[in-house]
Amino acid sequence: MNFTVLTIFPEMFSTLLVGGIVKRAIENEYISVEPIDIRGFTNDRHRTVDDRPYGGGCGMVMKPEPVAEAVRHARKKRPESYTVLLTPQGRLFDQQVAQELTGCKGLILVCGRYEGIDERIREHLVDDEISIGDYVLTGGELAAMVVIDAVSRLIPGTLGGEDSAQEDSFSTGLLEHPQYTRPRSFEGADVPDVLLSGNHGAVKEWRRQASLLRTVLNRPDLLREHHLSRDDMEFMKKLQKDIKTIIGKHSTES
Ligand code: 6GU
Repeated sequence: MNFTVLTIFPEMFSTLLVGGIVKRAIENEYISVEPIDIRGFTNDRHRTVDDRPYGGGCGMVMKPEPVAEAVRHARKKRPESYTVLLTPQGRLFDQQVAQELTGCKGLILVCGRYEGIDERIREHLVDDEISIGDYVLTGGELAAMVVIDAVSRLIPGTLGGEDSAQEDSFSTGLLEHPQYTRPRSFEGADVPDVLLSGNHGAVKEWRRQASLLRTVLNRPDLLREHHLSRDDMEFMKKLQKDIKTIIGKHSTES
């Protein structure tokens, strides 16, 4: 998969080459990342990419012409690519969207800066708009790197033999269970006995219950969308009962 990135800070994307799985995916040609400088599509001496907003207000808006030229250039070079604008006004990026984007032949990622991008770009020149979360970044570059990272690791081969992507949080719909490695005892904290028992059934059950517990505590919203098995339901009911017992004890104590 090719990621063409339209940005006024192409150098930011060299951080992808510092290390890790994305670097390896580039080296092994599972993916390619090509940042293109939007300023290269300006015609004035100052290479202007922004201007004041019509109607007034603070901040600057990205001018449409250089962005439009950059998008057309990228599309000509990669006609099969899907064009995505990174903006806090976009639809929310999640594991499902990442999975969906792996189906694209290539992605052209348009990074907005300043207070925003001229609306006519959004209306006429992009296929999709994505936000990575409910907070405001100074530009779309970090968001583009998040998309590149999350999509790349779903491309078969990039994780190097492991099928770990299938068991990720969110692909199962629950948060991941805790993981431990050696030493068995670390600064007074021990690895749960069940993980050392060699009983695969018991390990599987412990992990499932740990996932459920983490999810209900940290991300109860995920459970509403998730189908729980009979065993899951039994565990949750027992949990509810245990909690009620604890609350009951507290209220009789105080
Ligand atoms: Cl895609 N861009 C910016 N500027 N801020 C964001 C974002 C994108 N996603 C979340 N916050």
